[in-house]
Amino acid sequence: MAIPSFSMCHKPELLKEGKSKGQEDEGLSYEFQEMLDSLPKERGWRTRYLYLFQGFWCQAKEIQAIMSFQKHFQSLPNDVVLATIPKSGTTWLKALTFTILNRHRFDPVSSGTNHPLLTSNPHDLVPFFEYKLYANGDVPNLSSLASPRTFATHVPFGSLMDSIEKPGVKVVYLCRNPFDTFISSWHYINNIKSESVSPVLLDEAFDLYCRGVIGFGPFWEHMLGYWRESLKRPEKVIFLKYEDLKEDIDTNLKKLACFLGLPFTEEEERKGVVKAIADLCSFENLKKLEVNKSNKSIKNFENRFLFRKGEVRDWVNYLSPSQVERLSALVDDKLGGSGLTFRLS
Ligand code: PAP
Repeated sequence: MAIPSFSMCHKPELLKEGKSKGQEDEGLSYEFQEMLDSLPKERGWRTRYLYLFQGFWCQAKEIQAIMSFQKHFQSLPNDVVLATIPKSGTTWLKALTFTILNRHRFDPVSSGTNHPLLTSNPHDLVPFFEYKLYANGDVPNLSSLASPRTFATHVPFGSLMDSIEKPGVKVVYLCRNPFDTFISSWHYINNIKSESVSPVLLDEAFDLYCRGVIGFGPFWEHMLGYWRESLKRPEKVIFLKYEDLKEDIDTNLKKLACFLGLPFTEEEERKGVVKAIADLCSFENLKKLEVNKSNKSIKNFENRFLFRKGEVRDWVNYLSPSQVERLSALVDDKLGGSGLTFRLS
């Protein structure tokens, strides 16, 4: 069975469903709502509000799930956690990591039409803590998952670290330049929003983004949290960049496989395993699959919106010179001196 399956144990009292105050708050208890009301809030991109929780911005339902995750998740020594801020290439990273880790069960060279990626969206193969496993405050039973268990999250490092401290747990962080991440987020939000919600205008979204108000943002803090940890403990956290993967997927696949403790053998390289993984997980291949054209996965949103252009520098088609200037200055200010840089031309 390729798709990870798990059962639900129970739902803690504070996170139990109660009568809701509105659509966004559906399924939230009064106690939880009271806690939410004590948090700073800003206008949300897709929901009415984003709340400042543990130093980052997120939606009510995400907070509910993160609290359940932080309280109940027990890591195991071989666990792998894929971390990203939304729209940095999460879907791609899930596909690549799943295929690397499971290549002896599902040979990317010879499994033909049987490879799970051909019939399942990557989000169904590597579940998110906050959108799937602990969504709605649930507590899943993860004991039946095959090792190495592979999970994903958008939670910043500071809110994840206590849960993954066990030796042997590895974190893969994928970062994308903030310009493309912003444009990708803006498109996605407007594609998945319900018809009753008015579209978020680009200028308005851009201003929120530059003020740090985006799901799991500020983006610079998200990136820096994982960046610093990857410098401090490179055996625990690997820091990858979307643009590097686009430029040289083979080298990055080998780097990722080594980090995961499953380097490609010479024979595998000779057989073309690295290339087969790159091709199987490529944007062009995934986008054209029926499962990614017509099905739904994360939070019941349509998979097709996860595959838009998959390009570097699409932002040049959207941002005005003054917006480029503002975001460039912000990136210099926030990331300057950290060693984390992006090539923008
Ligand atoms: P998520 O955070 O909601 O999971 P995520 O997968 O991180 O989304 O981001 C989607 C972006 O990755 C899209 O970028 P775009 O809007 O600039 O086009 C999407 O096209 C891109 N993407 C998805 N799959 C791949 C892939 N296999 N290779 C390269 N880029 C991809």
